[in-house]
Amino acid sequence: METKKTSIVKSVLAVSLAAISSAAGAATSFTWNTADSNYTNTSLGSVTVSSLSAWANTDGSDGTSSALWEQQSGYNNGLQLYSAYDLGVKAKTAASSTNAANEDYSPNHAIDNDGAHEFILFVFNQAVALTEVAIGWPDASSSLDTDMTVVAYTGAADLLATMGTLSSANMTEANGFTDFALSNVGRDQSGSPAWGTPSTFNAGNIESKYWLVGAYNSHLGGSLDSTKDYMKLALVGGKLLDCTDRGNCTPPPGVPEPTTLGLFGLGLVGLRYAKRFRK
Ligand SMILES: [Ca+2]
Ligand SMILES: [Ca+2]
Ligand SMILES: [Ca+2]
Repeated sequence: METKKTSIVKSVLAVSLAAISSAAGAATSFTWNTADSNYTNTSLGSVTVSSLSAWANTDGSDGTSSALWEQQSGYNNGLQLYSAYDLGVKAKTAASSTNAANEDYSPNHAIDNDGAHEFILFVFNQAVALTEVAIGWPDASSSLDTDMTVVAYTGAADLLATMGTLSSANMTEANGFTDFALSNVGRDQSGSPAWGTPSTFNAGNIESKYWLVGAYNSHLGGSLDSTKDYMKLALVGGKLLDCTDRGNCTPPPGVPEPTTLGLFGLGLVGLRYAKRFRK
């Protein structure tokens, strides 16, 4: 098992093409996409992507729950940016530093779960609640069903540094992992919603700096089928939460007026939030 901290695809990636200032008291929304060929979209708000890396379980037991995750990087494997500016992953073989032969060709050149499961790990500069993803490929004419898994990691470890010691079996709720199984991303077999409509998830507003976005992984949960899951990622979107979203604004309803000391404390809290949301 090797750990490759040196091959983070981009050390600093700016986030967001559009930030939407929502009504007072609600969260600030952002989207990040690959519309620029170098990923350096205009930064908006205070959210940035600290690193973006490609992962697959290629240790010889591809696709099993005990296969360790390994960062995919270097010549001709790892994160791929295709001409339509959407992200794919080419997984290497277990025994070689070069990509598996079928990963050079469609549809395995995309993010997929045919052989190794593949994920892209987003590390944000602060905790965000991801709430939507969209893909740029395949298009509406495809017979692929494009199921996806998105995972939030809320544990204490630096996931970028520890991911290579983990398997799918380790990524349990008890270990800080929450997974979302998304069916038919980008298109609905019935034609509704229209192709390209982002798929939404995380109504419970789970926040994390670490988000894995990739092909459906049945070992992490859900009951979708694990075939025909190939995709090029075009967009992730989410929210910077505030106390309204978290349900912990002070004072809560029914609590008596704060004392002078309490007011002082609230002032400090206000200053902290003001600082956090300053643009
Ligand atoms: Ca692939
Ligand atoms: Ca594959
Ligand atoms: Ca599927």
